[in-house]
Amino acid sequence: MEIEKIELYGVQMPLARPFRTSFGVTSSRHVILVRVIERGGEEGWGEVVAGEGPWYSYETYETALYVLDKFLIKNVLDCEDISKNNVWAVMSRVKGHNMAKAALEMAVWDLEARLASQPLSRFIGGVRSRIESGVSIGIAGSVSELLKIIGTRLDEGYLRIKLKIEPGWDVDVLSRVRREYPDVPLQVDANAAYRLRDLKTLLKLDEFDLLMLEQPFEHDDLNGHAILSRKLRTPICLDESITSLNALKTAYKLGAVEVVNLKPGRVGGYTEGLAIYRFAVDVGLGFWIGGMLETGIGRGHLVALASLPGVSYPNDISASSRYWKEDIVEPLWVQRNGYIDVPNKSGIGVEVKWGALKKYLEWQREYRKART
Ligand code: SMG
Ligand code: MG
Repeated sequence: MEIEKIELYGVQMPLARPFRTSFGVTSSRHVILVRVIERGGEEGWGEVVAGEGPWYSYETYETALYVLDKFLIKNVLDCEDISKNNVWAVMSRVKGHNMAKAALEMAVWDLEARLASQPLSRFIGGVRSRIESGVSIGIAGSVSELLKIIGTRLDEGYLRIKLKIEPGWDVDVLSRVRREYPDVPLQVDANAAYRLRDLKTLLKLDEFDLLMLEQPFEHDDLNGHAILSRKLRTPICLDESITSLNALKTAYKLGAVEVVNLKPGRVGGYTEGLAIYRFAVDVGLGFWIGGMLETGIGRGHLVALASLPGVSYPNDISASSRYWKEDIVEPLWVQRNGYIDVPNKSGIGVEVKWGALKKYLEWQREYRKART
């Protein structure tokens, strides 16, 4: 197919409540939405998940805008016959910048699923009619505040709780959480806040019957993760480290990973994401879908991926209301009894609610195919 036009929408959306991780507080998200339109008028949507600063990874929404504007959009518009099968290769001259690439790549996959009148979930081999919904809870002001938030999230129905940890907010906090909630499915995420010298503290995490410990060390410290994994019973989950299929293969070979948190934005979209999925399932690694505080657009892509049969843990995919006062899609994403329904409509299965989007819109740009 030929893409006729690509539109970018820059929105700034305040989160329903600030989200604190080991690398900082997020109160408001700058999101770039990508809309691709083909000659016949059908559209597809993607979302840049990069943060406000280079803290989760080196990308930010502004570096993504630069790379989209200067390179990626032109690559895609210039291609006479773009499809889900070649869009990744068409962008491959650009090194890295996976979050910029993913927004465009995933919009093309959405468009192709819509042209095939298929839900994206089925288009990529998903089989579930509903996905398991977990919730990620940031570092709180106090332990009693955290215990209250956990209680609320459990009352809402979430199937498992993920807590953010950092040095000083770990062992003591977890022992109080476990005293209050002994049986709740629980896991923790350090966002690379520890070093191998913290080994003694990390080994204490085995006391808390955690589903997994996510990304304790720096993204490139596969050796450190391998050493820890040999000593810790709690499975090691990698997030930031898994930027490609090659990175996963290396981590697996070293014994640095037991569970994969797949975020399509981090790996450049579906092409690489599905390759990572197939490898993880083939070698028997645990697998689930992570989140980057997406709007309802990005969440649609996450739901599609979470419907794959090999997903073996609850996902960081929560209801619209967990993130936003007003999400920008309809219908909203709703969690019921711990599950979110996989849409039957074609593509990501939700539409942009233009009235809501306009409230948060800061700028927009459009790019058209050059005609000779
Ligand atoms: O989308 O529910 C969500 C957030 C899940 O904790 C979450 N994401 O490292 O896994 C992670 C973090 C990264 C985002 S922090 C702004
Ligand atoms: Mg993480």
